[in-house]
Amino acid sequence: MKHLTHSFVIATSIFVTSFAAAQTVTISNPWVRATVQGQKATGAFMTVSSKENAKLVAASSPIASVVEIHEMKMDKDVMKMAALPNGLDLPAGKTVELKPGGFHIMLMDLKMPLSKDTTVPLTLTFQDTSGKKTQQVVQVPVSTQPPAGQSMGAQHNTPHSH
Ligand SMILES: [Cu+2]
Repeated sequence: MKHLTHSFVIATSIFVTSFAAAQTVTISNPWVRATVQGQKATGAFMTVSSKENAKLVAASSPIASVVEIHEMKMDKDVMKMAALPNGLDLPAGKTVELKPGGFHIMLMDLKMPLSKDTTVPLTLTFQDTSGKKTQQVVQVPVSTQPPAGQSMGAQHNTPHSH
């Protein structure tokens, strides 16, 4: 695992902590799709918002040899995905969703299967408009589906009845 030079990065390594106020970029509802034995690639998803204009320029994880920031989109009725050559734009104050069928972090050449209910460390590198880079480590839960609260309206306390 990559050595982190700034201690504050380590302090925020537990995802969605109260230390988040000290940093520009907030990550919520991270998850990575579980894999089966022999599967070599999967996607990680999350909601990202930045107080200032920034970019997600790189990602890495000890469990994958190659990690890329991908976009999935329709091209003549065919779903295609490709790495974003300049990273993912995070406009100030805007919420950017990485979700199945859209932006995602692609974990490739997996070194082990990812089983449900474990977590995977993911180091995200952000770059501000001056070119300064900061890293944030997120402990991403492995799941077979998006976490509750992923979609916008789900945060309301709606009474649930059958
Ligand atoms: Cu992809």
